[in-house]
Amino acid sequence: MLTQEQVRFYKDNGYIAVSNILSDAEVRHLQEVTDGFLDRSRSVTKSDDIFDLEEGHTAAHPRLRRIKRPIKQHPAYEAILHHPGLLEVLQQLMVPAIRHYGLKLNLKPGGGGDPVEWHQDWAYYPHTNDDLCVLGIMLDDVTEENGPLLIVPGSHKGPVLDHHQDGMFVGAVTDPRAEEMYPKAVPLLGKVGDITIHHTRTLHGSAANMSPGYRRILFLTLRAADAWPLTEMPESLDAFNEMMLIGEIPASPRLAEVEVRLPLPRPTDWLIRRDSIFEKQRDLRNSPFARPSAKAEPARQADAAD
Ligand SMILES: O=C(O)CCC(=O)C(=O)O
Repeated sequence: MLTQEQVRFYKDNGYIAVSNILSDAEVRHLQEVTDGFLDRSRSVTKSDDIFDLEEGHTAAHPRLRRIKRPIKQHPAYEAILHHPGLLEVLQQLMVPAIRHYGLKLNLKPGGGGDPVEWHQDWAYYPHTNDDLCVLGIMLDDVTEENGPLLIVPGSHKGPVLDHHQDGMFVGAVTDPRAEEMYPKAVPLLGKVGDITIHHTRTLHGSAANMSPGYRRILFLTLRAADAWPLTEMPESLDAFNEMMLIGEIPASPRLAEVEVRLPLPRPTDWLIRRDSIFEKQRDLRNSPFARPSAKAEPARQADAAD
């Protein structure tokens, strides 16, 4: 359970960091499963349906940056979506009825693992209301050096920023209004097993991993059960309802007055890129991460109340 103060912090800032929700054994299991995939990636030489590899990947020095569609790859990833402790926290921050929108597992190898360009998740998948968030589970300690998630506090209440370049959706902020927001970002640091949650409209990104080791974070994407996608509806209502995690299936979508940027014209090879944020963002010119940025203060780390 979160305290009222923690809930207020999330509502005001658009993010929160929480410890002590997952047990050591639960986190160790996720780490071991992920270690197994990292090991398997040694036998692969180019990105495929499971592995998204960085340049320089070899069997001796695997540079695995993402495991694609974790739900399909191992039951441990699917199972974590149903974790009662996580769902309780999410219900406090969102609404009683929650559906998922999939999982992402970014591994960010050491020695310069790719940055994730600044973006708002909402730009990728606008819904009928913006009661959506992303919950990250740290599978390694996250430090200043290894490419922590950088979050701009309060940005979820600001504008929906432009993510288009030359008329195409590039999955990264191109909006000049963001320039003054980047220096306000805070890094979400923490220990293995800590979780972070950020609102779908919160501006975030992460720099290259300059430590020697991996920085692995498993991300769960959640949405209010009555938030219906404006872009990609699952192939059937049954498939949509199979994504329910807790609460009642609502009779109809809830419409909220939220800013939306559509359409999202995409490159012709979008389907090939669809499971890798790194590929989706690769057309961006002028990455802010290519130049030195102001160092930010570590974010407040809050414990979950009993
Ligand atoms: O891995 C990260 O640092 C950020 C991930 C993220 O924002 C995403 O995959 O949408």
